[in-house]
Amino acid sequence: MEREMKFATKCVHAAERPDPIFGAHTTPIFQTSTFIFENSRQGAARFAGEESGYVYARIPPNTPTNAVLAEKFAALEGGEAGQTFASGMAAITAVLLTTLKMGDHLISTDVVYGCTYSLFSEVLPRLGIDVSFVDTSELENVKKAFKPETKMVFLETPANPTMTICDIKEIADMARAHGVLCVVDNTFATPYFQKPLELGADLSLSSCTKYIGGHADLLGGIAAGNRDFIKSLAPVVGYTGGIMGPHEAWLCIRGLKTLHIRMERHAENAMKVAEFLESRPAIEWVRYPGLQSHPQHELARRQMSGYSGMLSFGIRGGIEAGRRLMDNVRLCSLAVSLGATDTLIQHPASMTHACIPREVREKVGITDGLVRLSVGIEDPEDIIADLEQALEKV
Ligand code: LCS
Repeated sequence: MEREMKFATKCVHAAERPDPIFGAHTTPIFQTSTFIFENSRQGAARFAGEESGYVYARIPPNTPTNAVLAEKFAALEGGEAGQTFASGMAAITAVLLTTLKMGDHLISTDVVYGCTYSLFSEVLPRLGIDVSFVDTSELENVKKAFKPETKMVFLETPANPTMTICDIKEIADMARAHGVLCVVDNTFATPYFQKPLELGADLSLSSCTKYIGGHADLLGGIAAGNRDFIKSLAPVVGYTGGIMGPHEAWLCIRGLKTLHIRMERHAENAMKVAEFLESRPAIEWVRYPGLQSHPQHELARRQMSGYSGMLSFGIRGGIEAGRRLMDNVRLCSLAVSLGATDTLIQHPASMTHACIPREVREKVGITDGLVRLSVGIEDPEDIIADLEQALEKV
């Protein structure tokens, strides 16, 4: 049997093949909306799904550039196949519309990205789909949430923005025992630090806008799983059209070539920043999975091979103090999104998670005093110096 490539080698080489026409070393951007059939029989066979191949850029496999990205990402997640999308939200939407119907029930982690929460709490009930938000860090809660109508468990771990961790393996086992799908949003950890499919999940999805693209210059989404599940997404992808453009796919391919190096540096810097913040009297608490003080640190150690670059903290003086901190950073940018090369700071309660009703937010720990940091790959001394000078102004 052929030896399996290590992760770093997959980042660089997986799915890459020289262009057969001109021998271009990198994957070309196939900037086309449609594909020419050799004859009418071939066109009909492709539409009928009797022959694989490209048809039209909205219809999976979209374009050869998208296909290379999907295959590379699947190799990194340990899945058989992948599918690209216009954004992380388009990926989640396509998965829901493919797998759920009126009368079904979804169990979701209670702390999820704000738009995911709104999609689950506002749109799904309108379609007759019932959603239970549960604190999935307590297995007992998940166990109790299953109903005869449950069709999917959706996990976000580490969760945005509280960094709460849940046990993917235990929950995927429970889901399987109930004949229910387990889908994991792996955006925060990336396949470099966490492999949901190896832990038993049916699908691992990510916003490519974050660490996959890695440079804050694109929107995209992606999912990996077994071939049949990925194939089942194709009709909804084609009918709803939330597809990734070939140029974005090419940027993601380029981004993935350095994923392993970037993630190492993000995590190394985040640990240093987390320790710095924890040492400051002005900081009430810090949540970073790599810290001993994280409530699920032991689980994170078992489930992840590193702790990624995201952290949140509470500052004494609440939101007013947080505002002064955010308004006084110079190197860090005050911006939503995450996973960029530079350090981003933002306030979830009034920004990324403002769409969640206050009482729900407070109950799950997205308090007014919580500040979120996406630690970049700058020199950590410069990030810490910037936070230090901003803290002095609080
Ligand atoms: N999943 C997670 C965990 C996210 O953090 C986001 C976006 C998405 C899915 C959706 O991805 P998108 O459609 O934006 O590609 N999170 C954002 C955030 O925390 N700030 O701005 C966007």
